[in-house]
Amino acid sequence: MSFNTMGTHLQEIFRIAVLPALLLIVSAAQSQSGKKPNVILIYADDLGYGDPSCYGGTGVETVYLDRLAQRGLRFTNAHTTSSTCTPSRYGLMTGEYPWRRQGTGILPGDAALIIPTDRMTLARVFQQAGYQTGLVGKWHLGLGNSIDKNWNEPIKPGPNEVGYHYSFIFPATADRVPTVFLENGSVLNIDSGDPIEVNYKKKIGSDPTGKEHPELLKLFPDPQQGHDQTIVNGIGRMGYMTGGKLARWTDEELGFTFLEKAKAFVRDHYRQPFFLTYNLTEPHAPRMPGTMFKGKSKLGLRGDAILQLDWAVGEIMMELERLDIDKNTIIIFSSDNGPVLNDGYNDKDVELNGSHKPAGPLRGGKYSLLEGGTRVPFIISWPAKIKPGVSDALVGQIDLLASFARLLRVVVPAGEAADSRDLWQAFLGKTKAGRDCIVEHSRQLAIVCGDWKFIPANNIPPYFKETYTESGGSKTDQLYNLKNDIGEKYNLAESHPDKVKELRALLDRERERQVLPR
Ligand code: NG6
Ligand code: CA
Repeated sequence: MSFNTMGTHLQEIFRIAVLPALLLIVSAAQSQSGKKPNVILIYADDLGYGDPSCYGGTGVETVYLDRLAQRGLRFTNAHTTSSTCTPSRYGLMTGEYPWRRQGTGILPGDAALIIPTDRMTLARVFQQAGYQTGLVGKWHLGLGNSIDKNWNEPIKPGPNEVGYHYSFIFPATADRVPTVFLENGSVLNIDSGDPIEVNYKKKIGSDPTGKEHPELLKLFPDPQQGHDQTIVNGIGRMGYMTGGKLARWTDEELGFTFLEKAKAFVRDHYRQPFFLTYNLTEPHAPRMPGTMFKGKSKLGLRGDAILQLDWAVGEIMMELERLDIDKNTIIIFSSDNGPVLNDGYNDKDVELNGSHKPAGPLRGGKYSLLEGGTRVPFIISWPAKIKPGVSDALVGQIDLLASFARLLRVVVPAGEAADSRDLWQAFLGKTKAGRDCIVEHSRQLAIVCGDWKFIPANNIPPYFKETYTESGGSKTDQLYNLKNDIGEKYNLAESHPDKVKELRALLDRERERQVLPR
């Protein structure tokens, strides 16, 4: 036998006998090292950095969020990509900054799905790792292939085509039609004798509108921002809808319905690893909490809605304890954008807000380029692995995709999730090092790198009158040192031209970075 053939024989023996044995040992070790953790992402709608009491909020006591923070890691410098809903959710799901793509702004209720069905998504990471994936709650990323869709038939593509095995959603936001639930792509309680039609361009059917019949707007008179179209349950909505009387939701039950569906998903899958995205509707306007929460806070309906949100978080925590899966379940709690008081419905929240600061020490809120727009509450709890504490690491929701891909050893194809960073060690609390920089977005872009924030000169009006929000708009460059000045009060652009130059270049580089073509 020549030396060469002996080598080949050895290789053969290794392939047939040794390798399978090694693989067996490795997989046995893996299964003993513990089951994959379940993951629940609880995502609030318009909850501000300063709203929860664990973030210093004084208006309502968020007992359960505080408990979650006490047993988990509370981040003080965590961000959504944008200061409004659709773009933030797009970033979270795809790991790509939304401003890189046309059509990722706030969507009407009849919009088509904006996530291409062949993209890597956060939910797909879990699917590929063998998880059961579910989505319950607000969606607002579009449904179907076009605006023209038949709401009386199953609608595809939607959440089930971008990574969720199960979905129970409402299409957009509570302030817009159609005011219906969809389970796995089909509207619930369809009645062939009363078909649903939706239109955002012109009035259809004979349902009264807020514009023609303001006397029927019992709950929120004098609506603004286009909330004077079809009236559903005494509330004016955006968009026109006819039919589907049986399918229309009851506003007071929204939070309860989603909670029940979320709990049911957990119960149905608690023996396998599962990933649940639980998108709350609170405290987005129109705020219509259930009877047990109405009047419970001193802040009016917004405060009541926050108490309802907090209760729902507690209910989920208790469900996990009942099933004895609380130790190995990761709960991540965050919000899609900063806070707003009056968002087009006159619900007295501005008058009743008192001294409560929904954005805490931050300036601005929803719609703004200031920190109040994109810096949000972010708590991660995993009793089995994460030590309780507070972290000031700079992290983005956009980073969850790459971080979970790393944890679960899922390969993200090159070019996908281009803006997502693996920050798993920061999410675990093992390091305070997060991102170097993050881009913030409303109508324009700003950038935060380390302690510094730069907002380039822009044409945005400095103040949005309708929502009482400081926007971050200014005709001159703005530079803030967030370490000393978290409230963005002292513009240092003139005195620090080199910093301005450096951050402008970093922002330009981000803006121009090549990503996957569509
Ligand atoms: C805005 C609406 C606002 C609200 C928001 C959606 C106007 C002027 N304002 O465009 O009323 O519906 O969209 O909020 O139309 S979000 O949290 O879903 O982004
Ligand atoms: Ca929102």
